[in-house]
Amino acid sequence: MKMNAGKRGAFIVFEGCDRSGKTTQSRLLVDWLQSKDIPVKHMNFPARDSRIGQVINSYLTNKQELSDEVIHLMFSANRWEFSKEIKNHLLAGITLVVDRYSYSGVAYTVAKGLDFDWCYAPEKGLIRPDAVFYLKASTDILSERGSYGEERYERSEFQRKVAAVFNRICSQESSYWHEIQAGKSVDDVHAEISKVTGELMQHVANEPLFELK
Ligand code: Z5A
Ligand code: MG
Repeated sequence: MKMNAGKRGAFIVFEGCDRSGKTTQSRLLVDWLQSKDIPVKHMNFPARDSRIGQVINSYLTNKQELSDEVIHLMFSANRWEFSKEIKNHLLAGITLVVDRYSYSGVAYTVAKGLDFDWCYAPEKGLIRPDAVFYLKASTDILSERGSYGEERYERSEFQRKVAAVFNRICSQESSYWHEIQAGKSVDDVHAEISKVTGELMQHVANEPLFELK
């Protein structure tokens, strides 16, 4: 990874429901940034390899039961585990492209019926993304992308509730959230995202880092 002395990297996050294309699009964006010679690193949450990530993985794969509150705080703690690394990378001039972040944390637990403000509280103080690409498509379109898997949360009714929370956050955080119609082709979605990213890269390098408030 190259360094970009004196200029910070951009913090770009992908959010959206199951199968909305976050992993596909975040990897394409990393390739696109690399093709422009921009130092970049891909990350994803949950980061299942850390100690906390392993607990999250055993919960998601139905090997372990935890209360809604405990697993919520685990997801948040998993981001805090990497918060210093995120900050250091950005300050070293490395752009981060991150597959899911705090907003997934809020959306999935609020969809279970917990209070929005309670869910958001442990995210405060984490680095705020410069841009969030919200990949939005109807649950019907997304369920056509393959049958739901074995993990928790992969059911249409629950996904609709998750989408409602993402929609709410998208309208509240409209200054840096970009709603992308995820039902379009992979290439069309990528073209839209790379255009916005190109504009973002023009100005973000000299801006300070922001925190979630
Ligand atoms: N979770 C949480 O509760 N709290 C938290 O704080 C966090 C997460 C961070 C695991 O997440 C679970 O953790 C997740 C939320 C919860 N639970 N659920 N549901 P994950 O990130 O490990 O897993 P995933 O993201 O469930 O979803 P996914 O299946 O990986 O979806 P995706 O990354 O958005 O989609 P994709 O893999 O890029 O594409 C899915 C398929 O669609 C694939 O076959 C593609 O080839 C296809 N695809 C992609 N784009 C298109 C287009 N444009 N057209 C047609 N087909 C497409
Ligand atoms: Mg994924």
